[in-house]
Amino acid sequence: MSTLFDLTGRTALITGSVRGIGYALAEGLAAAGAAVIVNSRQQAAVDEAVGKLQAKGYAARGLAFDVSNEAAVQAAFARLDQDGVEVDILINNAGIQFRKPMVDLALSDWQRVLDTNLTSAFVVGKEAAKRMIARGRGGKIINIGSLTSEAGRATVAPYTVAKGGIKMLSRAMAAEWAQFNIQANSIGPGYILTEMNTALIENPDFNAWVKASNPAGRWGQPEEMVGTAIYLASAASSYVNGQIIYVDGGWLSVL
Ligand code: GCO
Repeated sequence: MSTLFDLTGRTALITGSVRGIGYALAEGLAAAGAAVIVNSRQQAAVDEAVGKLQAKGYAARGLAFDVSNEAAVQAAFARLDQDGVEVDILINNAGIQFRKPMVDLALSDWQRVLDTNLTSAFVVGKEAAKRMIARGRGGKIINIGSLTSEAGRATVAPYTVAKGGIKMLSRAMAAEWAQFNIQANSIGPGYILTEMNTALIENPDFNAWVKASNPAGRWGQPEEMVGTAIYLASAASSYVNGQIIYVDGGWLSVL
């Protein structure tokens, strides 16, 4: 049996992993052998998600912190250092959505989305990479993008800009950290059935547009992101760096 996709002995931190794509990735990497660290701002939500994973026999622990607060991120990694926990795989998944036309958008709302969806990936990535480099064992960083890493949609400008930045942040990380055997890549989910998209799913016109706009003719499931994440988190992608893989039902590949 090939060990190419085996994550046994690795520890993975997935930010924003108490629900949706983040939780599916935490469960999927745990099933592939990783010990996973579940994160959200809310301790109660973290505890509940950790409990679900542990009930399935997976190695899981929680770490509640706000990815958009550098001091909180630094304190979280200091706690992992104290506990002797070494992050081999980081998935920067945490993100928010805020839908409003730019002419009506407050700078504070713009900044909040960029802080949470993009700057956090730099801050958390930096803390993880410093330790990966010091350990000399390499590492894996997976930044979660979006269809909006490639194309804009009206009323989601800050999210689009952040996700475009996520794609390029992976390339910047590759440029600086490939020499340390760190691979940094992005995953670009299509329209996925998650809580963040509830308003869109329940809108008949938007729902029909999504189904008509991708050749699969349907929304994706959070679990359909797992295979690509395991690939990018494993030895199977040891010479893949700075790439983005769209898991979108073929959306971006067809006219
Ligand atoms: C939106 C959605 C999208 C999806 C996803 C698409 O308002 O258009 O929230 O941003 O969440 O990012 O790839």
